Formats: sequence, C-alpha cells, structure tokens
Amino acid sequence: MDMINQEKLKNLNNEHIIAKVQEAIKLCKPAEVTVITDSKEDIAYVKELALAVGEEKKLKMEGHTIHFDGYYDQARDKGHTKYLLSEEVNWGLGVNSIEKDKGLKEVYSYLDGSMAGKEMLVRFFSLGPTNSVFSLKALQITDSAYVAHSEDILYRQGYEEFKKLNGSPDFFFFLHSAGRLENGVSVDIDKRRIYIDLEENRVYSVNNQYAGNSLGLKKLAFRLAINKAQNEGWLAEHMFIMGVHGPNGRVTYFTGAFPSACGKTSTAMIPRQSVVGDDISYLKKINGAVRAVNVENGIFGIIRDVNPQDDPLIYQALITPRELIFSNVLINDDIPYWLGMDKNIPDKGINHSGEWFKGKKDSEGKVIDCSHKNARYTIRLDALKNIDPKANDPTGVPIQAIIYGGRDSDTTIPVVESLSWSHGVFLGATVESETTSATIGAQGVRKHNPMANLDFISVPFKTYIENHLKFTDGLREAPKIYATNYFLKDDIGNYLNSKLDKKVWLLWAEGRVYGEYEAIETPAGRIPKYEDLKTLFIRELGKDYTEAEYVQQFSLRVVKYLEKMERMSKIFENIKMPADFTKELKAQTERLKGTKAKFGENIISPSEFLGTPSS
Ligand code: SPV
Ligand code: MN
Repeated sequence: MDMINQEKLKNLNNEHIIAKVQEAIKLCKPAEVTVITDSKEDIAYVKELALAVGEEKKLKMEGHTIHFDGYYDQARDKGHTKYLLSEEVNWGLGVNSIEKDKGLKEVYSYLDGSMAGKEMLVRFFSLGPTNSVFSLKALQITDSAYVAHSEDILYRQGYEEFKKLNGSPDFFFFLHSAGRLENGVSVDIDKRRIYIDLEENRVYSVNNQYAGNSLGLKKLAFRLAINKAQNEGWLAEHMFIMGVHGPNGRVTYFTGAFPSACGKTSTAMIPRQSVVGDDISYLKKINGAVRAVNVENGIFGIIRDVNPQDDPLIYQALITPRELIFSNVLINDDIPYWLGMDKNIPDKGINHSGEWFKGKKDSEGKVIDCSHKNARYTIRLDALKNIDPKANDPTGVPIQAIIYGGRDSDTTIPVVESLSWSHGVFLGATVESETTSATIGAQGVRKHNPMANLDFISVPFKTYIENHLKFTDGLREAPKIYATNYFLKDDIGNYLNSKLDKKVWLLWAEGRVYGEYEAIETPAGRIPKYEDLKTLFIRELGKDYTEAEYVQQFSLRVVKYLEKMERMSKIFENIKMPADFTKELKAQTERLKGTKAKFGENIISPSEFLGTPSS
C-alpha cells in the first residue's frame, strides 16, 4: 500500500480497521490496495475502474452501464450462505450453518491469493443516514469495482462517519472476492461461499458477483443487523417505508414487509404516495414513538415487467440519463431490453448467457429468455420523482402503521386490521405466500414466510418474535398493524381485485390510524365497512364498487382460515414460542371455531358481524 492510501487509513484513528485491512491483504494477496474516502475523486475512481476492468460497460445513454453476473450466479445462493457457529443451535427455523473453524478454513482457502494481480478496494459506508442514532458503520473490502460502485449508489458514504467511532471496533466487516474471472464474470461457482460470523460481525464472500451474495451491505449486513437489534431492543426488518397521503396534505408513514412477488414494490410505488425506502428498515423507539430509517439510499430493483403503464416512475428513471447500472438484461446496439418492458425486443444481442439469439437454449435444454427473470437495475432513490422529502432525515420518519402482505388465492381477506399489537405480530408471523411461475419449483404451493424475513432471521425464532412483542413497551401509542392479500381468486381462477385496488386498502388503513372509519370486527381481524370502501373507490379510482364485490372479497372463508390455523399449529408445535404468541394462535383458532359453530357455514358474509362491537 502506498503512502497516500496508508495515510487515508491512519486518519481514521482506528487500529481495528487497520487490522482488518492487513488481514485481508495477507489473505487475498492483491497487487494493489486503494482506500476510498468520501471525496468526489475517490468515488469517481471506482466508477471508472469498473469500466476499465470490464466489470461494467458503457451504454448509449449518458451514465448508464451494464454489468453481467455469471449464468449460474443470478440470485442469492441460499445453499452456500451459512452461519459460522461455534456450537450447534436450535433456532426453531431451519438454519444453514457450518462449524466455525471448519467454515473459516474452507473460505480462507478460497480467499487465499484470490486477489493476485487485482486491485483491492477498501470502502466505508453508513447503514442508515449519517449523523444519526440509527447509523451502523460498514467496512467493505472487495476486488470487484462493480460491487464497490453498486454500494456507492445504494448506500451512504461513511469514511467521515467512521471517524466518529473514536477507535471503537463497533462496525461490520465484509470481505469479498469475485474470485477468478473470465469475460468479467466469476467462474468458480462451485466454490461460491458466503459465510456469516455473528460473533465477530463479519462476513466472508467469495467466487460470486450477484449483489445479494457479493454486496456486504445488502442481505449480509441485514443478517448481522437483525442479530444486533435483538440484543439492543430495536427492529431490523425486510420492510419498505412509505408516506401514505391522506386528506388535506396529511402524510402518515407506513412500513411494509411482503415476501417476493406479493406486491412490495407496487405498494411502495402506489401513485401519489411517497417512498422512503423499498427493502430494508431499522425501527427504533425514540421519545415514546416508533421512528424508522431506510438502511439504503438506492434501489436494487427487479426490472422484469417495469413498463410505462405499470411502473411509470421507475420506467422514467430508467430511460433518462443518470448514474445507473443494469444487470443481466439484453443489450443490443448499446440499448437495454428486458422481459415485460412493453417494447419490441430484438432477436439477438448480448445477455447473461453471452451472445444471445431468440430460441437459444442452455446446456440443460432450457430456452434462455432475453433477460433473466431476476435481472435488476441499480439506481439512487432520488432518481424517483416520488421520493419522500424526509428520506434522508437522520431522525427517521414516525411510523404509525405496519403492513404484512401475503399471497393466497383462497383464504385471507384483502385487508384486515389486527385486534391488538400482539395479534398483529401474529399476523406477520403467519404470512404465507403461494409460489408463482416466477419462483422456482411447483406453482401454487404455500410457503410460510414470517415477516417476509425467513431467509434472514439470525436469532432463535422465539427471540425474534419476543422482540417484536415487547417492542411497544414504553410507547405512547403502538403503530396499527394490517395484513393484506392482493391475490384472492374466484372459483374459476380469476383475480377478485384489480392491481390498483390496493390504493383503496392503503388509504382506508391510513384513515383508521385517525379513527376516521369504523370497522367490523371478525374473528380474523377488523375489516372495512362497505360504505367507506365505496366512497374511497369513487374518490381514488373513479370506480363503482358494488356491494356484491365487497361481500365476495370480504366474507370470512372460515373453513379455509381454519385450515391455515392448522398449518400454523403444525409449524409451531415443534418451535418454542413466546406465550403471548401461542395465546394469539389459540385465540384466533377458537374464535374461528366458535364462528363456524354459530353460523354453520363455510363462508360468512361481513354483515353477520355487524352487531359485534368494534373500536
Ligand atoms: C431480495 O431478494 O429480497 C432482494 C434482492 O431484495 S437480494 O439482493 O437478492 O436480496
Ligand atoms: Mn429484499
């Protein structure tokens, strides 16, 4: 390392950082080491380097680049993402782990010399806004200029923030190497490993480039943060944050957790609302209220089906000059194309499979689409016209409601409000989503995905739920909790709701925060009254919402709900859970059984519950 770079490290006055960098150099043996500060020149250097080494290529439009991940490196590698554990644990949820010494030995062997002939980049970031009680510090060391460049778009710079540590070791450490490259992509995929060490707050990742595996700050830091949050009494969640715009200029902030393909982005991007973040949030109690920040500063979004009709704001951001990385789309004549963009797609070009032509098959005989289904765009949040003015507020935004969104065709009501905070935690912990054609494996299979966080919970499930249950201690008012399901179908398989209807559910929930609408109490939670929805449908969507539609959508499918309770009882019977959670599961089951006995029907109309007192 030359004097200038040494000086940059020394100025941080932190021996722990120097030790980490030295460890990385000794192990990975780079040809060069470059320390990146928050200066414009340093940041521009990373961007240029990504082009110079060929990890990114310029496209026709100013600022746009394309990056390809290897053909078999197109999504998170769940199988090779493991916790390094010194002793066996039973977290109640399936946990992928490896004995620590063994895992370290293995990943060190792959990292050994992995940067020979390459340049090592040392970068500093802040998870959450800078100058904030939410901010966590993250040190990223990588030999991938694409990774370092992506993180620059997606996160806030933290070199100056690191100085505030005053020599403390309280930061996350990520060491990544893309490994051996051919044509700019990692080739030793069989040796791809992502090993997470919760005890040391560090992650080693090697032989990969896809952001979910390589960018320490995304899902790897998220796992470390969930663990840290349990110890410190706050929440790290797989949630968007949005401003819901009620009457007379009122803005009410919601967070929302949805498994993939359940409507997370489309909810955050509902027209005339504003977005604070789309993926990961930290929530803390400050002066008796819940406040939350977006951990990130950008969007690593799925590009499939982004088109002028369905996602006008995102589409606009993608077709105007700005700093923007496309990944795994089709490139023809330096112009990007993707599935579902509503434009004619050329018959040939370059994509994640190399030279591509229509009908091309892979080695397993599978037809290769023009772009990968998980192809992405990487932009700063301020590329979107609907960015919320408080998106970078160091104190976060006040959270007054939380939504948990699932996906099922025949059970849960489009929107319900929980009966209490603990009932809301129960709703979040029992989210299910049916697999779609976009996911791997059979279609229509229900997957349990508590808080949309199944892949990331890094503590015993009981601890995680307990932390949620007690989160309201000391609050002046608990946020309301809602569960949504945008995907109910009728008997012949047609969706009962249009894509835009979610706007009405959201605005109803917003009004409920202020007690503006009455609700009907059912065994599954509180539901809207027909008249209120009718008014909202006319006002917001110019649509005549009939009572017949309401009854079909909001009737309690009591037998189906009982089946769901049975699935949940099975899942939870072998997991130690907090008593309050078990109580909620029992109580909801009993309420449903009582209702079934009373009415003797499989499906019960909302009007049957009208007499029940509700607040
Ligand atoms: C997700 O899959 O939840 C993402 C993208 O947000 S990834 O970086 O793969 O985690
Ligand atoms: Mn995500």
